[in-house]
Amino acid sequence: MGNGLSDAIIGMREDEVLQIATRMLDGGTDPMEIISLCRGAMEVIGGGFEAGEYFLPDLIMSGEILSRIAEMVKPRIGEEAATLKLGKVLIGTVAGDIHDIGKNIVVFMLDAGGFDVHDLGVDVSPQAFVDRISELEPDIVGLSCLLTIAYEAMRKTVQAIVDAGLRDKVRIMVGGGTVDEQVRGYVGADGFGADAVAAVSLAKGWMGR
Ligand code: B12
Repeated sequence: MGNGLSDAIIGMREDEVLQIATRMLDGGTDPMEIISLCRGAMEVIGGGFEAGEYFLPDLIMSGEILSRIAEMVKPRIGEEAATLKLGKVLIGTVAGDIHDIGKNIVVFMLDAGGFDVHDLGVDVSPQAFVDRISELEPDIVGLSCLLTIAYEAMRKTVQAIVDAGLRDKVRIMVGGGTVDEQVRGYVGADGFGADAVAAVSLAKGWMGR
């Protein structure tokens, strides 16, 4: 059934995608397996976009399909979640970038993993991060970014946190698309997570769990 789900996502057959995902969840498939299949399918679509086989409306369509699956999967992960709050996380997609599918997965995985998560949404300015950090006093700040050109916004966000005198009060994690260890170093963050599971382990590690 897994391949059926990937094929339906790649084929942009939304109704079929939702039917297969529902059947998989009802049949006891691990929600994480569904997320992993989505990620694989999005990689195929991304590759097709680069090769000129898919176009922008296809990206928008696939984004919507993935958000629908995320909505469907979230309560199932939540069911297994502990109610204990391990720490506060403030997260957002940096300025100039509106990709949020991956960030949303990270949000619900952290939430399900026992964190109190506050999501600033997309295209978040460095100042908006700083303002919210002052109000909320989170333990961890997560920056998501899928566009290479937005690495600079990530770096400026970290710098704004430094300038506001808040850098030693938070741990900063980065992720999304092609972000890697080298980008983490460039922007001055404390940790990089390749996926939502890595984000949760990083956060738990920082909170001494
Ligand atoms: C869907 C999509 C869109 C949708 C976004 C819908 C939405 N609501 O997010 C739309 C159509 C809007 C879009 C627009 C654009 N896109 Co686009 N898009 C994609 C696509 C196909 C999939 C991204 C995705 O959702 N992946 C699935 C998720 C689950 O993966 P993920 O985001 O990496 O997240 C995981 C991890 O990275 C990690 N993670 C994510 N965030 C965080 C944060 C933290 C703190 C941590 C620890 C971990 C973490 O955990 C997640 C879950 O495991 C990618 C191609 C690809 N293969 O990635 C292109 C891609 C990212 N887009 C691209 C481009 C160029 C654009 C546009 C500029 C196109 C244009 N010409 O206008 C615009 C940019 C608009 C803007 N200002 O942001 C390029 C970027 C190239 C680059 N290197 O800069 C890509 C790579 C396509 C390509 N191959 O060219 N896009």
